[in-house]
Amino acid sequence: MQLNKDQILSENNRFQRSHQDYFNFLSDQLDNQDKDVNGILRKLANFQVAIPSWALGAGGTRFGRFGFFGEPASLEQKIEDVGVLHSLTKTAGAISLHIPWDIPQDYNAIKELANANDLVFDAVNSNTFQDQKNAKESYRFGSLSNLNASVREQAVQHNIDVIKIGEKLGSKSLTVWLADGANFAGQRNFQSALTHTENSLKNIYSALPEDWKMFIEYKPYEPNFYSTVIQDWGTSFMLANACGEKAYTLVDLGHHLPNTNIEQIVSTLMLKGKLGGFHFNDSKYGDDDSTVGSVKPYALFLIFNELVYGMENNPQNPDLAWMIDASHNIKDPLEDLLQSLEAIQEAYAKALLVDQEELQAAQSRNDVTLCQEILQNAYRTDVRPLLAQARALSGGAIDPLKSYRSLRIREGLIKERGMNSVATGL
Ligand code: RM4
Ligand code: MN
Ligand code: MN
Repeated sequence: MQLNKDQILSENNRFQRSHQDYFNFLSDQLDNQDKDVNGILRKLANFQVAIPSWALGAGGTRFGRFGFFGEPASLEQKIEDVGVLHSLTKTAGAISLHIPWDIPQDYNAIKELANANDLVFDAVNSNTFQDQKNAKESYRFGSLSNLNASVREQAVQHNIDVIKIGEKLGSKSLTVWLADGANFAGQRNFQSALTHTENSLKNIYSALPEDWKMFIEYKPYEPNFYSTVIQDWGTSFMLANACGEKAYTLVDLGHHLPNTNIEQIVSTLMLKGKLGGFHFNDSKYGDDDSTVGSVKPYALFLIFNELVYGMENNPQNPDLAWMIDASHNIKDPLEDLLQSLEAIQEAYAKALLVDQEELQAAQSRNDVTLCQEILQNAYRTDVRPLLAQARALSGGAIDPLKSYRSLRIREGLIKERGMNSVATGL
């Protein structure tokens, strides 16, 4: 299924008048505050977030999985789904593949299809948290950290194979997330686990093409519930430094213990030029896979405030790889992703409204009340008309979710794919 421009234009006609009223009102207000509305619109239009290939089907939990009708049953169909998201929002211009869940069969055809949907291939993700069919070794007791050298070699080789797949698609980065750790106290020697992991990562790093980056994720628990080898940003940072300049830390919002100050982590990493990628989701407890911005929108705004500060003030930090990492169990995955994309853009737009100079001046006077006011004034601005305007200017939908429903996209997908199609992934 591919949406055409006319479908979106005729949808937009329905919303045009009221959108224009809201937009004019907001843009006058922002003009009066000396904000560069066109500059903000340009930044919003340029902000592209990758969609992971495993987020397009319904996710599961260890208690079960409720499939969602019309799920994409092949990589081709997943690309088409991301194409739909991108046509509506113009902010989802990339797909991130998980190997081996989504190994392309015909590379040229896959690249052509992505191209026809105006998509590029973002980071490729390796998987050493599940045993693969016919694999010689098992990851039951770890992969890159395993005590057994031949398990480590298999895991390293898998990552190198993933890089090769990514090269054929035009990806420029590898994301490594390790499930390695221990379920029970005393199960593993922490130091040997970390040492093996560092050496294995260095082996992967040495196979990285010149113009590639390697992103190292961290996560405090799950699937191991006593310890995780790369448990926090500090461990990831240390490993990235040990590997070299093409290795970076990746922050996944769901990979923190409750109340962790993620904005401060972001800020520290950007200052050190070591924040490479970012996975969006939201959570109440842990890696909950909730829709971005649905539980802690103010925290998301504070994080974006640091990201914007870093993007403007830290040339030592490269452009970031943005991705949504969520896979929900009960919602229509495409609707969930539309809501997430909206929340990301909303937090970004609000952060762009923060007057950094005024904030700095208030900070230097230790005017704590004003510092808070500056942030909260930006946060309390309803920026949704800016998002809609940026989308409409790029040929996207004024109201993606409403149009998704009125164009009966899910119904169309069910017609094409049937009620019982199953997506690979979680
Ligand atoms: C992990 C991590 C990785 C993702 C897998 C599916 O918790 O967030 O980024 O590849 O889940
Ligand atoms: Mn992640
Ligand atoms: Mn995760």
